[in-house]
Amino acid sequence: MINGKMKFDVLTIFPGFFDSPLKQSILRRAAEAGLIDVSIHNIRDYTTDRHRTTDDAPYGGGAGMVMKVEPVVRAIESVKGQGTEALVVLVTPQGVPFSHELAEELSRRRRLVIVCGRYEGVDERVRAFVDMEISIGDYVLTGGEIPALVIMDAVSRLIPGVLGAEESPKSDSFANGLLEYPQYTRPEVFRGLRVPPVLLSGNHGEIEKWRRAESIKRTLRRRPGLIRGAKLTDEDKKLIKELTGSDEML
Ligand code: ABV
Repeated sequence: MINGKMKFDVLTIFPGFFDSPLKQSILRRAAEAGLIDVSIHNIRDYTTDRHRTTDDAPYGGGAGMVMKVEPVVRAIESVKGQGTEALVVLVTPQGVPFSHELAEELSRRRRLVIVCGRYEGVDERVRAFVDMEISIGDYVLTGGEIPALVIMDAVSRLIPGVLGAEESPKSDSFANGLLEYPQYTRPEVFRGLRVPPVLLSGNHGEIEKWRRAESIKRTLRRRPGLIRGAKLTDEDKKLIKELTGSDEML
């Protein structure tokens, strides 16, 4: 596989957070295959004071603690200097919304440095040393460690070779801008709940049509806002007109 490999460097005050998740399943296999390489760096190692202080009270007063600028910037500069050119990302609720599209853009990079802030915030001056800020959603977590894992997971699975041919990301929810169609596996009947007969028919044309229609119906019901950004065929548009009785969504 050419052009696959991705290096992730994570800067955190909780390095142990990453021990178990990165040892599981597809991410571990991707690392073993040399398709991704993850290094975790402890921001505390970049402090210079006797107490290895990473946070302090906010200027101007108020509750909580703020992550200090010197250790974070020293960590960023040290890690950047250790390898190839990197995009430096700060995870924060104030960042641009993470999306499948952004994951695809990031997957085309060779190296990402991900800075995990804490929930009270980081000194504003850190922002002068990062290339972009990303939020994984409108809720507040205790720190940027889980968002860093989310980003690494979503990006890694888009790197050629990380998923098997059977798990191709081409047909993902969101790859085409629509929600996924309903999936079934054996048995054919579970507690009276049947698998839709078309899926047992062996008629691959009909199966494709059914799945596309189910994707559209599910998206219209659950996430109507996605329809406008989806890649739709003329046949899709005809179905949406039938289902909604209008073409205002097209
Ligand atoms: C980063 N919450 S991203 C750091 N939704 C702390 C909290 C937090 C993030 C997000």
